[in-house]
Amino acid sequence: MDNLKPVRVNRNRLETNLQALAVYGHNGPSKGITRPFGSQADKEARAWLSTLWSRHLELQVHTDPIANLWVTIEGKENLPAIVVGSHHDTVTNGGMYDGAMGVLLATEVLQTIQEHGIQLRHPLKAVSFSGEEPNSFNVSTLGSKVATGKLSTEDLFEKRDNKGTVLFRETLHELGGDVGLLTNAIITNQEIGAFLECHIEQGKKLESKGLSLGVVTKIIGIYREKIIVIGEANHAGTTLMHHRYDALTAASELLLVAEKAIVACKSDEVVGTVGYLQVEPNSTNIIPGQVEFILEIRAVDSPYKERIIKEITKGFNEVAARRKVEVQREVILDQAPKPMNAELMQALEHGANQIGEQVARLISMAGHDAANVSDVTRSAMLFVSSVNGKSHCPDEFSRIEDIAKAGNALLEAVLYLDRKLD
Ligand code: HGY
Ligand code: MN
Ligand code: MN
Repeated sequence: MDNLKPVRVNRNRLETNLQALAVYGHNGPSKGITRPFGSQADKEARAWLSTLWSRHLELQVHTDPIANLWVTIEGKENLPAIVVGSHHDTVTNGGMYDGAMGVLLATEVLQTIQEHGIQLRHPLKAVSFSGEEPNSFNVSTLGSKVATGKLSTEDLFEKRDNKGTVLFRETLHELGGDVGLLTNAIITNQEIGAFLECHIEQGKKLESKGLSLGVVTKIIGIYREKIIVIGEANHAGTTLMHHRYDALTAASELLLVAEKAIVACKSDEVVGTVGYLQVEPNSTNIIPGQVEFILEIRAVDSPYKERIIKEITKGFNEVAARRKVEVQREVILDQAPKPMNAELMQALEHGANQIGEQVARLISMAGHDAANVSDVTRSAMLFVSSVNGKSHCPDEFSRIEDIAKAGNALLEAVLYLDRKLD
């Protein structure tokens, strides 16, 4: 190694890899990428990544029982591994950076370390987690939940998709996983000493400060409820307005009740969304008989969440009684806000400073695998500025200059942690 010249990632290779991975699930010109867990595009992306890791890095790819993909460069000493990575699935018609960028930055760091002949003390692993985004099985951050013992074989064995037709275990099997062996996917802090996830910010804070990079202090808590409103399907012409039990107009009121309760918190660290809604039978001339939707509430501090739930419970009961519909509620996710590890945050800051970058410290309003991993071992995140703060849409964009800076800051942080951690 040439001591005078710092080791740097290969920006052109990084850009080529980002474009290559973006092909899988691409919906056509000016459109986004749809690559949910278990889809054909997911399978193709996995095959592409496995080839990249096995052919170009000449590392053996390990698919764990929840189909997380791992590669390892062995260390000189018998120490817990340093892990870098993110996820390769996408939302419906999403962008090419969310998740993919973190996996490819991890790849780039491993490859750079390898080609410079750097021998680390710790094993260095790259990971691409399975199903980070919401999917037809209604489980997000799937791979990291299983890896941190939050979901077991028992929880997932009989699980079906939201149409009730596809068995989770069969989809998992097609990806190389095995629902019967999920305990073998569990990670411990003896095996993994640090997890660093690079991700696009998906907001505008860094851009407004004129910074390329940020270090995450805390990952927002996410709460999701599946709500089913049961009314009565009937003829849209012959049923008088006061004889109707319209599940959709009732659901519309519920959405507004929720929005009002969220807005009443008057906090930029509390948001809520209904982004999924299914109307039955969804036909022009039939009064909707049933509506299913998912309400999501995100809050940095849990008391806000409790307050919103109290308010919506009151409001939902009032709407249900007045409109004579049934409202069934099921909590499908209740994830607390997660602070990131101070030592790793400092390492990322050090990494950025080594390449002459100042960083902001900021809260993540998006959920990430690092939140789950933080329950088991030290975790931290490095954010890259998102142009116009756009994400989960085709316009999602981060500049390759900023992405390359993240790669070099991550590389420096890994080298620093390799010296520092035991
Ligand atoms: O939904 C989220 O916050 C993340 O992008 N998965
Ligand atoms: Mn996302
Ligand atoms: Mn993501």
